[in-house]
Amino acid sequence: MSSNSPRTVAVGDFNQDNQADAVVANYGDGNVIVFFGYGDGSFVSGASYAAGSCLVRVAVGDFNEDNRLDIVPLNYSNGTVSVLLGFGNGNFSSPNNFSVGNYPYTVATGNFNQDGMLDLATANCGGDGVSILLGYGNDQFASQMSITSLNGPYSVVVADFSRDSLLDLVVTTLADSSIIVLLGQGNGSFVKNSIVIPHYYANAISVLVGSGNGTVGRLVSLTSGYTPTIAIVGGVNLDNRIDFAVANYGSSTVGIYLNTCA
Ligand SMILES: [Ca+2]
Ligand SMILES: [Ca+2]
Ligand SMILES: [Ca+2]
Ligand SMILES: [Ca+2]
Repeated sequence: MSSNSPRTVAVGDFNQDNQADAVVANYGDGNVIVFFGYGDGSFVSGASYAAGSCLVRVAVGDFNEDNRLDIVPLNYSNGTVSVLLGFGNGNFSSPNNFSVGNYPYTVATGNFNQDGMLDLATANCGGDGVSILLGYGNDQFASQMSITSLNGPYSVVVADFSRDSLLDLVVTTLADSSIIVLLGQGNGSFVKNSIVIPHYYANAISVLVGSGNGTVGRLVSLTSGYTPTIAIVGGVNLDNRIDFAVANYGSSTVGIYLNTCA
């Protein structure tokens, strides 16, 4: 697959043939290109869609509840997310843009206010905030709500880390290289729970065991890494609790965070 300055890729079945497809966001061209999968590992390029400028991430979800996947590229330079509605045949609508904070670098999806409709969260590394856009279940979102006093948030991931059935966020920051848990309140708001662990200039692997309720975890084997950038959520140790891993851009390491919530 070829495209110009691709920054990110997301997958989904965009033409509803039960084969996984890919969408690539191109930083240089400010467009997204869909590649249709044959199911054997090969892809054919579909149409490209102009979606803004300096696209750094793209999210996938069904935002207008028509059972067709939509795509949401993130425009780094002009501080917006673009929503392109999928038609279910591999084609997409022209973009609808919604403002978020300055220099958004990561976008994640989830239903944060328990209304059954998909919402968006962006980490805005040019400022101090995470933007929450609550979806209306069509192609529209409410104006952004900001979670502030985060020092250059760079990446955000969504999962229920505190096991209360309410989605939480984990944010990594660029300016002070820390990892912050934001506990979801179930109404679209979040409470800044704790700075889990600051990462400074070191070169090792981090392992942190959660304390049991989404608060500060117990550190069992430190280390740290410099500039944690992307958090990956998953059950690393197979105990049905959500752990997360962080790739430390500056030190080329990966941190694994184990959740021991009861
Ligand atoms: Ca497909
Ligand atoms: Ca849709
Ligand atoms: Ca929602
Ligand atoms: Ca939770």
